[in-house]
Amino acid sequence: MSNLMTGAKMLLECLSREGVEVMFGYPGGVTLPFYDALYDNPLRHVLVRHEENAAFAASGYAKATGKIGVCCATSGPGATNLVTGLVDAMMDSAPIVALTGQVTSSLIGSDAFQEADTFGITRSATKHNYMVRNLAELPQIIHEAFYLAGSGRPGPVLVDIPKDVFMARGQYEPVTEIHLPGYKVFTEGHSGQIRRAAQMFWEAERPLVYAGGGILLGKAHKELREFVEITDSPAVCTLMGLGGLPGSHPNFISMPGMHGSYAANMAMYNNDLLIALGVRFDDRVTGRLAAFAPHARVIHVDIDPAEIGKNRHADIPIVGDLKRVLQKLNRVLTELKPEAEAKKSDARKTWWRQIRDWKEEHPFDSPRSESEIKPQHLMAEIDRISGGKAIVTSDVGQHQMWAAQYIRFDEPGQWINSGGLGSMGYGLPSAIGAQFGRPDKLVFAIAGDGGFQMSLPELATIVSQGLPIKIIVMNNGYLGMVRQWQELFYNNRLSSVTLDTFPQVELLAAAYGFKGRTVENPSELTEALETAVAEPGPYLLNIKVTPFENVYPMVPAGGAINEMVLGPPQPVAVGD
Ligand SMILES: Cc1ncc(C[n+]2csc(CCOP(=O)(O)OP(=O)(O)O)c2C)c(N)n1
Repeated sequence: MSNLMTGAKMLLECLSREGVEVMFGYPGGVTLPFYDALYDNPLRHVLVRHEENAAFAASGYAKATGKIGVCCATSGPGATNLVTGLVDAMMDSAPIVALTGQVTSSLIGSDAFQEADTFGITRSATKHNYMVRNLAELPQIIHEAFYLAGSGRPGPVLVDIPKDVFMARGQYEPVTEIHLPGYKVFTEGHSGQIRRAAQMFWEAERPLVYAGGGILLGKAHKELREFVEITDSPAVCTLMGLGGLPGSHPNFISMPGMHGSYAANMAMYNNDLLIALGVRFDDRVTGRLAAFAPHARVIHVDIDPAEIGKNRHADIPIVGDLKRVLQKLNRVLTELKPEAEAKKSDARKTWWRQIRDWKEEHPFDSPRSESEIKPQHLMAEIDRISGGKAIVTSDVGQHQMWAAQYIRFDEPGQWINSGGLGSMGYGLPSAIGAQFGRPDKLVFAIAGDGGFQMSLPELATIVSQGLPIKIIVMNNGYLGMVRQWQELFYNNRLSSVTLDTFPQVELLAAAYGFKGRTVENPSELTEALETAVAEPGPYLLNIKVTPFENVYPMVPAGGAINEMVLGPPQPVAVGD
């Protein structure tokens, strides 16, 4: 009977077979048997300082590497603390597996100490969730969880494991097959539809590629680039799709949407064919749906059939894996190109000229001041230092939008933010996951002074794990994005948005044993950022920026995408 193993060890065996090298978690009573088994197991467990951050770190790891992130929490409060991270992963289709401990099976339903209905609570927060009822089903469930998290449209999968299952002993039977009758993943895409899409493409005069997070999740960036180069199409990448096409690629316009560029939004409004790739026509992108891209026919490719036609009718719907579909589409486009290309070439040249004019008319300008650091200046400096190569994680708010506008990303997995849920507190823990996944990369974690204070306990994790993350707090003294809306839409009645207390970062960082510095003078900014980057360990920069700067362009909520406010109201000249 020597080859019997505990559930805890069996779980570790499954994780090892799934190739898991690192997980993020926080222990507790019911997970004690699991943590005991971890004690002498090679799997690296990173002790975060709050379970929400375990999920965010797993998501950062997943986004930076394209692998599945793993997090773990105990029952009751541990599991409920994970929930925001699960919803976040759900909204951004981040592949994570969450493991939670549950009270002993015989106590379930008795209001036992630290009992919560994790299965019920996380049902709508996950792509799928499981409650393990006995040890025999544990391996099958764990491997299914990984399969579900990473396949099709990725997402979070939770496995709730009662303490007695961790402790029970049984024979480990390797799982050789995943058989999920109700779960179908359509990968190939319909050949007829793909051919029709290619024909429709060559008939268009003003085509535009609208690429989203699906390009990154589907690892289809090479194919996207080929598409754009075969067809010489202009392309926009959404907040979640940045890096899908290199930020420095000549066909890349920039990000569209509420804070997208003038050129990207005008192109979204005026095109006659939208090639929508791994996008969901999110309201932050489309603005008022009824007025969105009114002249466009739509080719929509997505692996999730539920996305197609959800917000916008697709003239050519293609359900499939973006990589596979684009490979086929590129072949047909190339085949048709010799005959088709010339037909609309004048119109396409005019379209390109128009887009270049829009770009020149209203670029993201990069205001500088002698006396104050402008947020745009900060982001432009980070962009210069990164040169399109660094990983940048961001929190939520104005700094997130400026970072997306000003920092270039040349590859997938470099821009990591909470796009769908918009969870403050995401920036720092996701940087932890990203740096674990990509130890070779320079990682900037950018946060506002609000969001930073939501995730501040993770400074301890950063130090104890020796992560050389460069933490940049864009400190405007306010919950900046909410202040902006109060200014613009609520008569500047600034209600509960002032952050008048902020720790001295020199002391704060020193208290954790690393370096921090406050920078207020624009003339010091470059040197301060370069010093932080040169430091072998972590560095905390508190950059005090102009407090009342607003993010522009802005499509006001409910506005049409071409109705952008381009800047603050100009003072009216008073005549006589
Ligand atoms: C958990 C959470 N609570 C509240 C919000 C609403 N919210 C969106 S942006 C924002 C302000 C963020 O302020 P800060 O972190 O200082 O960043 P800034 O906008 O100033 O760059 C708030 C409160 C949110 N997105 N997430």
